[in-house]
Order: sequence, then C-alpha cells, then structure tokens
Amino acid sequence: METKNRTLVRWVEGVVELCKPEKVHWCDGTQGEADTLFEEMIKGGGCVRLNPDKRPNGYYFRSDPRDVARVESRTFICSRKKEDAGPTNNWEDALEMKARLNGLFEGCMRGRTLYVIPFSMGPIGSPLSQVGVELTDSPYVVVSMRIMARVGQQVLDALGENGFFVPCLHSVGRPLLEGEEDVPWPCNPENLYIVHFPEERSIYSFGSGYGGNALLGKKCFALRIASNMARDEGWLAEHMLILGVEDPDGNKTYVTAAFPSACGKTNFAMMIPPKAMNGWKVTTVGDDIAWIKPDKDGVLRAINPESGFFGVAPGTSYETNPNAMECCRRDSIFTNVALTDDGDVWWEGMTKTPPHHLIDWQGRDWSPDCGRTAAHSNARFTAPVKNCPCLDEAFEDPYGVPIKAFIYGGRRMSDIPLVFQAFDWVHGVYTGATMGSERTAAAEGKQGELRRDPMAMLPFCGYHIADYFGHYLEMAKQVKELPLIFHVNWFRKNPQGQFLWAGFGENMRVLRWIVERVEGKASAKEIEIGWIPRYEDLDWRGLDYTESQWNELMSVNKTHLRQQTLQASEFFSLLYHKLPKELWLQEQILLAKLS
Ligand code: TSX
Ligand code: MN
Repeated sequence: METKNRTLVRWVEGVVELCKPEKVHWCDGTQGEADTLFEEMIKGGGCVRLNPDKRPNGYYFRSDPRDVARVESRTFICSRKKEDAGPTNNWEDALEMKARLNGLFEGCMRGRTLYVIPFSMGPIGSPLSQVGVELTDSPYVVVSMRIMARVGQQVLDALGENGFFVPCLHSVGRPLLEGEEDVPWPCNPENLYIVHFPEERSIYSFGSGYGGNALLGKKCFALRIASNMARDEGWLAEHMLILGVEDPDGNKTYVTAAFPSACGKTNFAMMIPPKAMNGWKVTTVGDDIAWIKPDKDGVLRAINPESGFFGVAPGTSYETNPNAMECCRRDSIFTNVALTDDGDVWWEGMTKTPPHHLIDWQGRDWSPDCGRTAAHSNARFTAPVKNCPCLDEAFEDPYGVPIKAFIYGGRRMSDIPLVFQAFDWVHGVYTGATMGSERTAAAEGKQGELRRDPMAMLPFCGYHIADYFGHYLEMAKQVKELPLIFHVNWFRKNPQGQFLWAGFGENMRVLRWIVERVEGKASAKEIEIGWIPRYEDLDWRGLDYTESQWNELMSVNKTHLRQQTLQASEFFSLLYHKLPKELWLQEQILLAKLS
C-alpha cells in the first residue's frame, strides 16, 4: 500500500499515538486479505464459516446482545452552535466533545490491530464520489466495509497527494490487556458515542461494532456528513433507493424513493412486476442512499454511493424478494440470524415452515415451540450489489442516472390513499416534510400513533432540519427540469384490519402510472391533497380489483386528514424560527381545502 498523502499518513500516526494499537494494517480490499481476516476471526471464535455448498463464501456472526442496532440517543451532531444541529439532533459543544473523545480513545486499541480502510463512496474517481478513510480496531468492520464500499489502493491513487478525505475513527472500545483472551464480539455499550463534526467533516465512533454505528461510510458519512457537504455545494444526500423502470419499448425512467424504516425499501428497489404486465421491468441502482446533483445542463443525476446491501433479513424470502435472496446466496456476511444444523442461515419469514432445530442469534438451541424468535428482528445480510440479478446497467456510471421523480411514502394504515402526486415542487417539499409512519410494535410507543419522519431523514440529517427544507426549496433555482414528487402508501387497511392493497409486485401498477405522469401520458384527477389516478388510469391486467375496492383505497377522510395536518403543524412549530415561510403557506392552503 502506498500513498503520497501526507495528511493521511500524519493522521494515522496521530491516531496510533492516541489509541496505542499493537499493530497497524493498511487494507488493500482484496479477497485474499478478507480470507485471512475471516480465518483469524474463525480461530478467535467470533465467526462461523457457512457451508460452502449452501452459502459459498458466506460467513456468520453473532453480536453481543447489547449491541444490535443503531442507537439514536448516543448519536451526536457537534456543530459549533446548537442551532446549527437543530432540535431533532443531539448536540454537544464541539470542543467539549472533542476533549471527552480524546479521553475515551486514549489507549483504547491496546492489544489490537488498527486497520486503515481507504474507501470511496461512489465509483472511484467519479465527480459525484467522495473519499473517506476509516481507522478501526474491528476486523468485522474491515470485511463489511469491503462489501459496502470500494476499498483499496485505487482509492489512495484517486486521493492523490493533496486530495480531501473524511477521517472516520472507530473503536469497539475494549482494549485487550496482557494475556487477556478476547470475547467473540467486543464492544463497550456503557460508553457509546457516534459523533459527527459537520464543520470539520469528521466522524468518531466508540463502543459499538454494529451496522450504522460502525460502518462509518453509510449513515454517518453518506447521509449525516454528506448532507452538510450537499447543502454547502448545492446537491442532495438522501435516504432514498434508486430504481429504473423500463417500458415494453425499452425506454427507461429513473426514480428515487424515500420511506421510513419497516416500509420495505429494499423490496421496492428490487421489485418484480406481475407477469401480466409483460415487457415492464424494474432495475436496481440502490436500496438506501442516493447522492443527487444537478449536472451542467441542470439535470438532476444520482449515484448510489454504496456497493453493497445491508438489508434486514427477517421477512426476506423467495416470495417477498427473490432478488435479495439471490444477492446473499454467496459472498455475504450474516449477523444475528439463526444457524441451521447443516451450516446454513435461517430467519423468521425465510420459509413457511421453520427448521426443527436451530442455533439462535444468541447461540442457544432453538425449536419452533420455544417461544423466542430465532433471528434478532434487526438481523442483517451484507451482500455485494454485484450479486443482484436486477442490477441496473448504469450502476457504475460515474455521471449517475437522470432522476425524473421523487417518491415519498409511509406506513399509513388509516388515512392516506395509495398514491398521489404533489401539485408542484414546493407542495412536494411540504408533502415530504410532513410525512410520517404509524408505529407498528407496542414497544415503540402508542400503536397506530404517527411518527413524523420528514423525507425519512429525521435520524440522518446532519444539520437543522428546517434549513434542510430550505435547501430543497433553494435547489429549485439550479435545476431545469425538477422531478415530479409523489406520495405512496402500501399499507392502508379497511376498518376490519385487512390490507386494501396486495403490495409487492402489484406496486408496478402504481409505478407505471408515475412514469407515465412524468412522460405526460397518464391522466389524473385533482383532490384536496394532490393529483390521483382514477380507476381507469391504472393498468389492471392480471389482477381482479374492482372500482369500489379502488374507491375505498383512494378515499380521503377530510376530518382525519385535517387532524393529521394539525399534528404536523405542531412538529413545524418546533422549528418555527427557521421554517421556510413557503411551508406555512402550503399548510394554510391544505387546511382550507380540508375544512
Ligand atoms: O415491502 C413491502 N412492500 C413493498 C414491496 C415492493 N412490504 C413489506 C413491509 C415490511 C418490511 C409490504 N407489506 C407491502 C409492500 O408493498 N405491502 C405490505 C402489506 C401486505 C402484507 C401482506 C399481504 C398484503 C399486504 N398479503 C396478502 O395480500 C395475501
Ligand atoms: Mn436506511
């Protein structure tokens, strides 16, 4: 490994001095390097090689049960001024936090290896890409980052002597003392910190080895830090999937979609249209994050900065998402799923009938009647994008794909129609800013209560969310052809609690209407909240769905929606001194229409 970047070398030297690792290893991102690391982790008892006949090049990890998910309460945006982080982020003074972190990181890598991971978010050398370097004492992070981002010498070459990179420092926070034996999943949940310094574009993560807490290229860099870069530089870093829709004539339209968690983003990104709609095809560019920039002609173009899928395993099956199942058939890492007796993985929802015996995500014997789930509800597969059978041909295009529509969505059991189109950009921004999802599990709070999650960015916007809305409005000035904005809801139920829409592949009917609206081909009807398709505006081939079912699915209860609008207004009130005035007007107009 070779770099002429003195800043990088000096930063690594400084971190070595602070964290005092036993060894330093510069990662080249090769398969050989990964093989060696997996071998070492297997020897240490922290990793299981899966049956190569069932899961070639597949590996299995169980985390500490206290380290299973992102922890928003320990995630900080440390800008100089509190009002730059806004009321939806945890904030602490940047200098005080720096001092505290220096104390935590002091000697924290004793007895461990410090890995230097140079990575590119986006195709190496693309004008839309960004370079980061993660320093970590976790080999699990190294093998995961190798899937999720482009890693290795080519990144150092692209960085060059004076190139800019985002420094990302990570430690599991559990030094190994002389002669002490390691645990399978070292972590330090009592001293958890996921800290972002937006002004200096740096990331510090301490105490967790899991997902978004530890794979710093993803949520920390590609969303929280990148949203700051995007605001300053006139682009968008969004929590959005990117997909291509091909019509029977071979014309392709790209759209992005932002849904809160537990709405099936990965499923939508890899959707398989119903057979009867032959000739229509969906291709995947990304399932989680989109970096979207106006090109010199004012066309919005998007890349997926990632090169892997970090997907929730439970619920994924050959029924719900065959493409995702193919993605993780080989070359993948599984965390907190269950282990079968023949060395394969299993999780709830993978097959209709569970195996008779499993080792569960906590290493205990499991049987179908034991009363516990075999996999953790946030168990994950980490799979290379390259494995995706429906991967879009432009996935590696350094200039990205042109985006014609933004789709927002949420889990709204009781109130919002299947789909509507916003009247214009500002109304679309209002629609995104007020979106929300109903809580599903009783544990998360009152069931059915609407949790606001503007643009699905609430936990990921690295600055004041009202300034973020303002940035969206500002973007309209730089973009020639703005994307049309839509809102979808796959989850509406009738009063008896049954879903009114079958979802999954049937969503292609909605997607077809959306791309035909973009082309000016499909018609629509105006209602209070936007433009909606009439029954006859949708392609119904191969599906028995009556006009009266449709009318129930698309109905609007004005009283209920008025209540939701007033509730959204309470959220806006938290942001009042920074909220763009345009959004107050949108609210007033909507309230008038709903009265
Ligand atoms: O991912 C989902 N999508 C998008 C797919 C492209 N899910 C799963 C969400 C949990 C992560 C859905 N669940 C979708 C959906 O469109 N719709 C539903 C709700 C639903 C669930 C089961 C049925 C119908 C609707 N079953 C039957 O109709 C038999
Ligand atoms: Mn996500």
